[in-house]
Amino acid sequence: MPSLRGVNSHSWRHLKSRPDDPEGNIMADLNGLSLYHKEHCPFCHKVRAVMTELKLDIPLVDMNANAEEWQRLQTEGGKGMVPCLRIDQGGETQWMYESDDIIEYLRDNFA
Ligand SMILES: N[C@@H](CCC(=O)N[C@@H](CS)C(=O)NCC(=O)O)C(=O)O
Repeated sequence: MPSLRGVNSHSWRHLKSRPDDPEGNIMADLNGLSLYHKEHCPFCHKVRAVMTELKLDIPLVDMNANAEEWQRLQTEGGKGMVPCLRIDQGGETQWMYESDDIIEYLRDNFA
């Protein structure tokens, strides 16, 4: 186990040890990720199941409950389709569609 000294519980929630680093010295950062989804969409369910399996605390944005973000998904992401993983990194935003691609990304980075 890596030392937790200096890491508060809030910031720790967003870090995952990487598969190539069993000692947990390098941590992958969940910050900047959010999943645009709909509760009853089977493709979204598939992605959420993998998030549960990997214990990933990624915020969910419900497209049936948030008109402003639904509009953003279409204009900035390019498609009104869910699931879509929003990745905010280095001042840029990437919109990843396709449940299989999202699952591959999560497994590659956080399994
Ligand atoms: N191939 C996509 C299919 C996703 C999909 O069809 N999602 C439906 C909701 S269950 C949707 O958003 N449909 C709207 C559309 O395709 O414009 C995936 O695996 O993520």
